[in-house]
Amino acid sequence: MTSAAWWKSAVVYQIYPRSFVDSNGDGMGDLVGILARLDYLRKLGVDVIWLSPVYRSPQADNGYDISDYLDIDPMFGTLADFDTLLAGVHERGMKLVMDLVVNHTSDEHPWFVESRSSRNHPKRDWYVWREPRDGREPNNWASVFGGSAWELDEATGEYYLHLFDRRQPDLNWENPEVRRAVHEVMGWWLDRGVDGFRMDVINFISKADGLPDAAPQPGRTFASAIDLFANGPHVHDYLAEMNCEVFGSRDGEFLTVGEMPAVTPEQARLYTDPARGELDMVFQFEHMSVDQSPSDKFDYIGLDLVVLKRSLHRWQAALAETGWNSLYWNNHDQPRVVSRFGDDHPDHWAASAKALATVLHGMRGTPFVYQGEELGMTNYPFRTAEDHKDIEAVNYLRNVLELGNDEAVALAGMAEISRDNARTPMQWNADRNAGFSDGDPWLPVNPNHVWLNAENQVDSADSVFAHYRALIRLRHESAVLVDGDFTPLMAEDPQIWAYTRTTPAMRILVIANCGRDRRTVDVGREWTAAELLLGNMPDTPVTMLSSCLELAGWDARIYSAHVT
Ligand code: TEU
Repeated sequence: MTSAAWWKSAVVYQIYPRSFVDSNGDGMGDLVGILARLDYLRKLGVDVIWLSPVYRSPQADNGYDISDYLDIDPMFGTLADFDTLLAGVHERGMKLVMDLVVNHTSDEHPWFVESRSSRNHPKRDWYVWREPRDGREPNNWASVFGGSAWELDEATGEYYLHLFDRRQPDLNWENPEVRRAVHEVMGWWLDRGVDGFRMDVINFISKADGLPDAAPQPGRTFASAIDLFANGPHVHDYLAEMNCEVFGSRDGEFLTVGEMPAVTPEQARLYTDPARGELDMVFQFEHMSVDQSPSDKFDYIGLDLVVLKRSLHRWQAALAETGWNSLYWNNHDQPRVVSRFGDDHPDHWAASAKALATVLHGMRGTPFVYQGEELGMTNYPFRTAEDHKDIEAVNYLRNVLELGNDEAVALAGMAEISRDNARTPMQWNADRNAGFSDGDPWLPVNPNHVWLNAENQVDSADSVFAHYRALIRLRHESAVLVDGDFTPLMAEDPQIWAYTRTTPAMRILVIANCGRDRRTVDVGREWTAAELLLGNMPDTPVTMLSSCLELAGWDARIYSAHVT
């Protein structure tokens, strides 16, 4: 059985291995590289490391296309390297969570190779095969990465479903053998000593019965079908079964987090209700879409802070009584938050990175930090089509050109939103390649590494790194940050982000000015004499002298007071 909710006071750090540290000069990060930097993570103070996929993979989608779940890809190292890394993580009192990508496999996974070999193969039904309809695709579903979600297998005359790239065929979770095989994979890694799983698009594993057409979209051959494959009819059963089969007879402190595009707060409450025994927490996406047009994620529409606040506050309220939130600004699929919701002009970059960290880490939930976020790493200055390596961006641009749409507009949106913004190499120092690699990095290093790097920050008391470290320490030390009720303040203010956290004994005020202009704010007399727990400006008095606060641009503060 998974034990009490230890992860409520934990902070998780995500490593994208190919971009973290390269120990052998091939331009790709690897496991030996990660091992060499574990003390950096211990200094930051995180409790758990989540590793993006390191399994054997043809790397069509940077490892989210797995061809062997029980081995390490040679580009990252060996199973022996993995064991050494895991031991190093445990020795330092941290835990390690694997990325579990089981909505789909690679088309080179032996399961799929067998499945496609003939219509009668016993593994045919491990994937989603359908006859052509009127000589075409079985339905009108669009792939998340553009184009049809179906690929014709010429040899057997049927189509297979791929919600992502054609090299990522979807497993058929309706087949109990598939579910058992996944449980075995999980057990194999848990036996090896890992501490849990981040589960890739795990709310996509149950598709609507009969795979009906999606509502047609004007001007498009294939339509978004997310309502027909997200949160499908059997997903809760499959997750409860997985939890029971995999964790039911194991003792230990595990973490499970399900990545769930298009999950609603109401569904998330079901997924994370401890009484239902499914998942500990989910990654929701609502706050990641506020600056994108609903029909085209690369159509960047800018940020309205009120909309962003409203979204995250809604999730705080929805999971207040039952369930648990994850908290994140960044991961390997998102642009850098300081460029996206902050201000990456050199005069405001550090303060805005700290302010955004403050408002996120003050909330109720488990915070996730993505590599480089703790340094305030920024978006990359992408310009040309050739700058983009990510399969999603490459496919998107191809579709734009096929439709005869404007390339310059597409490139501008891609620069803002592209997943490669998150994937440029970790900036360790000011050297060539930022200390990431002695070879040619697989993706270019951001030129700002000459001043924005770990070496400049780890021992500096007022760095972005130091601020993240302080927030992580607060999460460990402050019961009210973990358990306190959440109440928004000034919800309609377009520039101030403020809320309180309260328990019967203590109360906390989190307030941030999310803009360059100074603001004066009256927070109410009940806060005078409150103590400053953490701020991001040099001269903020440690005791609140007046409830009328003068906030500089990107000024962020956390105050605490006893409940009287
Ligand atoms: O992502 C799921 C997903 O739907 C999006 O977040 C995706 O990144 C894309 O931007 C949608 O526009 C997960 C992984 O995190 C991602 O890296 C993989 O590419 C994807 O699943 C397929 O495994």
